[in-house]
Amino acid sequence: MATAAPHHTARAQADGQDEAAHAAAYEAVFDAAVAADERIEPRDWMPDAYRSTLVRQIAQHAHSEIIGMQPEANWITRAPSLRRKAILMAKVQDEAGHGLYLYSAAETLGTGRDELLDKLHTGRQKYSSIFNYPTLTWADVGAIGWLVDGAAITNQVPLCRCSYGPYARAMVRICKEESFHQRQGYELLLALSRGTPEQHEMAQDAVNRWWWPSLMMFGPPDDESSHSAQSMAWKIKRHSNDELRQRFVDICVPQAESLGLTLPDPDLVWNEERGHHDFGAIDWTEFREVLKGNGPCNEQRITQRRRAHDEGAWVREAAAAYAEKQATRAEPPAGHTDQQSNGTGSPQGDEPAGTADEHAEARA
Ligand code: BYC
Repeated sequence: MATAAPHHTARAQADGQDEAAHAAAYEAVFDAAVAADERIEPRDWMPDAYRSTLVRQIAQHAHSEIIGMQPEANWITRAPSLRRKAILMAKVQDEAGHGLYLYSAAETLGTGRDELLDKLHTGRQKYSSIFNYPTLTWADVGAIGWLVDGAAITNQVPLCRCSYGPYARAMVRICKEESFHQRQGYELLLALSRGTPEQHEMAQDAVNRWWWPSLMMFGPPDDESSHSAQSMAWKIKRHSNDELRQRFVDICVPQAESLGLTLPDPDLVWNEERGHHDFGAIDWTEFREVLKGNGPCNEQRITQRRRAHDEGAWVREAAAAYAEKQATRAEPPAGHTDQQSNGTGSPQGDEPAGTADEHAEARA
């Protein structure tokens, strides 16, 4: 947890100095806290660029969670058994929950959910490239769980140690749930791989299509990653894109063997000297095209997201009206103090309209 005390002590010491000295003192305290692996909390001073970097990354992450519901939800109605359907529904619901935690983490930095969603809907903020690929067969649900969630875990476990407290804490819970997601995907693929020749082929085809896009999830190569150096200095990111990509490849190779499936890369080979697997060249042109909006499903995903938002407007309005009604009911009669009304000094039911609005958005 945070060790905010040194911030506050130094903050007090900084009082009384002129503005430039204040800024320098605050910055020094912030730098020392990061260097000491302390958590930065919402009320602590932080550089504007640290705040905006976090909002950018957390928003992109939150958007990925809710857009990520689409390719999998595509298979809920066609899951091959009640058990598989129940598992898939639980997983898709988890993704909505992850979006909620992350939008809340972004809100602690002073950026509201409406603003973030507007940026997503107007293409001013990104979501993960991976969700612009189609889910063509049932085996894709397994490949997403094994590879996409596996890549997400590899990327996100280090984020549990991110220097910004609310993001790090959200990641702890998300990673636990992602772990379940990854296992369900692995188990689903294993069942297909050990099934009929057609089922095995379907599993192999899904892995062939999802392998390379999964490697792209880690972002551009280190020498093209514009944010990595600063984000690592601030301990938002703990490892570079290429380090995590390599870790993921090394994890997947033995798992693919156990699954009886082949990773679609003829250059994938163990390198004794490096102690890692070498792997083939990633098609970064494809990655850049997907980021530009030219992936197979970019248009479909954002259109569906905007539609869900518009169709959910009545839910948000109803929730806001309900919250307002509750707040009015809880208002104390004239002449009464807050303390008289509920004994706590805080009127019951006084939930800000925005909060109800957010719940409605998540359901939408
Ligand atoms: N897709 O300087 P870089 C999940 C952008 S999975 C799209 O390396 P950074 C889930 C990047 O934003 C996925 N854009 O950036 C799983 C930047 O553009 P801007 C969500 C990408 O931030 C299953 C530019 O390229 N996970 O949650 O240092 C079911 C330069 O990149 C991608 C997260 O978001 C990409 N793959 O590092 C449901 C994890 N890669 O912003 C859901 C948190 C890069 O300057 N995020 N870009 O316009 C991170 O760890 C980091 O943001 C990244 C990129 C490693 C992704």
